[in-house]
Amino acid sequence: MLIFHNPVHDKHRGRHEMFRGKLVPCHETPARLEYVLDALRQRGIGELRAPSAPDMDLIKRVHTPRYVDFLESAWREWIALDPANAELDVLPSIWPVRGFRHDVEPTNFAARVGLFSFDSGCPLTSGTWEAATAGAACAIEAARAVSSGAGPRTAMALTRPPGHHAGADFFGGYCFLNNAALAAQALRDAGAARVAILDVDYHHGNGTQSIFYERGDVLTVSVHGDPTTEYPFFLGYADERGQGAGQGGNLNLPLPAGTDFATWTQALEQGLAAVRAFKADAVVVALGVDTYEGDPISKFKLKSADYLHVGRLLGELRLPAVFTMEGGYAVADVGINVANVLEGYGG
Ligand code: SP5
Ligand code: ZN
Repeated sequence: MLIFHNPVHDKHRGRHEMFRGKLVPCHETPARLEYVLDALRQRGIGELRAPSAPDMDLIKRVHTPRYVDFLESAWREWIALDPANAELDVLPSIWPVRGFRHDVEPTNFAARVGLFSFDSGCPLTSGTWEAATAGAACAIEAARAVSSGAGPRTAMALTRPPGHHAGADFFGGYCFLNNAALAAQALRDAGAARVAILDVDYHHGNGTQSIFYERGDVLTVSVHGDPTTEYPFFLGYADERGQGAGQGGNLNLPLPAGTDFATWTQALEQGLAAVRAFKADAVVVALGVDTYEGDPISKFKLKSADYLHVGRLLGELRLPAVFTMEGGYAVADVGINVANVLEGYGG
């Protein structure tokens, strides 16, 4: 298994997220990825690779060009407002909800931050662009690596910030560029006619779902905390089945907070059955380990040993596969949990 590791992930280093009227330290920290790297190295799992330059054309096909341009220039604009801003994160504070216009792009910076985001828990920092684009490069190269007939069948984009909450033109949920969606598009471009994305993060992969909602060539499946009580709340319900050419091409498997591994596994099996029925040529696994019992912001009950079994079940698909790194905030246990999935998966 090739592991494309983002060498500049730590340039994205948010200070605070908004929670109940206060700015609290970010859950999504650089240490998360270092624990994964350590665990993979210690256990001799995978071969590490560094990515080369990101394919900006591909990124601008999955995301809108105006959103990508905004992300690229956002930090410069922020410090141009006031040099003292260099010590602060950008956090959105105003959003164009129902009835407001989305077609005009105000010149005001705060307005544009709101136009291109959906929550106040996702700080944009000095190195966000560099880290997110290098992560996107990891995802794209992982997809290309498993697409060459002679190459490996499995690769991982070991990166942060994560991606699955980012839509075509918005950031949020700690995510800026949708690495799983980029990997899926890269697999399509490299010749896979049908690609499935299986998202096992605790939170619904709203960005991924919305990007492919009207497409028939990419199946999106997500097993997650029931959005009536769990973030991101406004998407991820079972009745969302896709639209137009994508009708039937989205499957949401929401589970109540408190769900244990036995029940979670049944939902995963349903998701795997959908991937098989779709006759996918390749799969992208959006791997979040915030389903862990020790996760500070999530409420499922998976134990570290359960992730070996998760890996085995995923491996039974026997498809070319790309893993992307999504959530998981019990920082010191993220490494063992991710390593367990990959060990269980094999290949
Ligand atoms: C990729 C991913 O897993 N994103 C998750 C984003 C969740 N954002 C909302 C988190 C709110 C948690 N606040 C709890 C703070 C208590 N210290
Ligand atoms: Zn999550």
